[in-house]
Amino acid sequence: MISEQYTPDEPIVAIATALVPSALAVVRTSGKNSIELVSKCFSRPKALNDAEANTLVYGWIIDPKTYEKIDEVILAVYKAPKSFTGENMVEIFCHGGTSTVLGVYQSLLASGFRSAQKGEYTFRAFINGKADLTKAEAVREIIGAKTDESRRRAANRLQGALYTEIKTVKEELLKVLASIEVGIEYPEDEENFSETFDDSFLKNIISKLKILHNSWQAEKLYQDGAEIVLCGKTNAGKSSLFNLLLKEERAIVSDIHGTTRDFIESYVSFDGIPVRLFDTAGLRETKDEIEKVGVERTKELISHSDAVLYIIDSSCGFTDEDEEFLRNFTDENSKTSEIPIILVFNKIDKAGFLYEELKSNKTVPLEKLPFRQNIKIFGVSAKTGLGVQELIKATAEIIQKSCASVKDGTGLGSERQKDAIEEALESCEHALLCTKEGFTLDAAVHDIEDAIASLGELTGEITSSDILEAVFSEFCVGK
Ligand SMILES: Nc1nc2c(ncn2[C@@H]2O[C@H](COP(=O)(O)OP(=O)(O)OP(=O)(O)O)[C@@H](O)[C@H]2O)c(=O)[nH]1
Ligand SMILES: [Mg+2]
Repeated sequence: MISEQYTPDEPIVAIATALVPSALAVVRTSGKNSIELVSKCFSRPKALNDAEANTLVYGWIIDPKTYEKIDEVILAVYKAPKSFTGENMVEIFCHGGTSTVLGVYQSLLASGFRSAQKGEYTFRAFINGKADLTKAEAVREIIGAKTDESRRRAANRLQGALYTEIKTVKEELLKVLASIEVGIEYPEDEENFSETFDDSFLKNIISKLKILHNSWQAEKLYQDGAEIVLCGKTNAGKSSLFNLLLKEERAIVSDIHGTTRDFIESYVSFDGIPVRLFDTAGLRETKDEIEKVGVERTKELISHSDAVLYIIDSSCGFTDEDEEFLRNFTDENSKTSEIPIILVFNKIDKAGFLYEELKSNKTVPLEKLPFRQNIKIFGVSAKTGLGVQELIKATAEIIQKSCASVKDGTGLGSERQKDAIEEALESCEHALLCTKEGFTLDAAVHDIEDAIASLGELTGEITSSDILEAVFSEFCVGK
């Protein structure tokens, strides 16, 4: 249970930065008596104990058992309630060598701190009223953000945009509740209630909840990202395009067919969407056993991808092998038939005429192909970069599909939040039904109260230990 695991006020310590050799590192403490405890292993205990809130103190961390000087440090002193956790806190800025950081950490443990659990600092911020659950989850999100756009969305939630939106909906629900309760107080009017009750307010709330609910699909994409596979015949230029998109010479490029034998992957941003991009072994019939495995792996990757960029060497044109592969791929009985595919004619620097043709006729399927979808066609040059930005933009649009993207930071930040909105939405829709003839007003009141409770769970005003456990166990130690 979370309440047993996280004991507020108890002095805790964690290494807040990655344990890798670096210029500086941060070791973080929190708890009622954290300042006194740090002073037990600090060269200037009086200076620390007398320090004002929000000040820095210079000195050395000293092993409290051996009195060995561990490192020259700066301490940042925070006093309750004006700190991240709402408790007294000391953050130690030390040098970032692994042995140094561990030495500082061990000295603090020996002085009376215990190791912090995952997410324990943010949990304390939550229970001390410094952050609601949407902000707490945004902290985790901002740490994991893979692109600038993912980070921007998380930062908006951290600033409270989503919390404010939920609070507004809750206040509106309270007004609806009051107007229904008036009907209950004057039972003689109850029969006419369905005619006199203005349901536009409730309908407006329902549409706001629907927008919130729909926002999750897009937000999830910005958090988890999409998988995109570069595939096509050997020598088409897959690895060249992969390197260009990554802006580094990651994959080996050569004019020998079958250069890439196993897939390589890396993260890139496609218009702000984090994309796990795969460069794969070229598709061809081969007797080479290793290459065969590579081709099978390509097919396996394609089967669970979000989109496929099928690369064609436009100097060779669209060949029978390309046709056969795409025929299998787009066959409605195959499990890949729903995966969006984009035909990318590469090497247009060598075959510019084709690019011009394609430009004027971009979304029309080639007559040769039995396409079950209106496949987009692009011309690029992995050598010069021509057409690549256009390709990125179009691919981002395709993987976003019909995701309703909310730009102002009021999109939902987690599956848990989506579930809570779903419950609130169901309750509101039922309440709307109850205000019509044939239902008692008590039932409508009950539904609205349920909806308010669901929104309370979302922000954390009403929480079970299970919810808290689920939220905070996904954090890293030190946050
Ligand atoms: N002119 C020109 N040459 C290109 C372009 N893209 C790739 N090439 C060349 O085409 C050859 C094959 O490129 P790769 O990127 O290795 O092709 P691949 O599809 O990864 O090939 P495999 O790994 O064998 O499947 C290399 O000599 C590249 O320099 C392009 O846009 N224009
Ligand atoms: Mg290759």
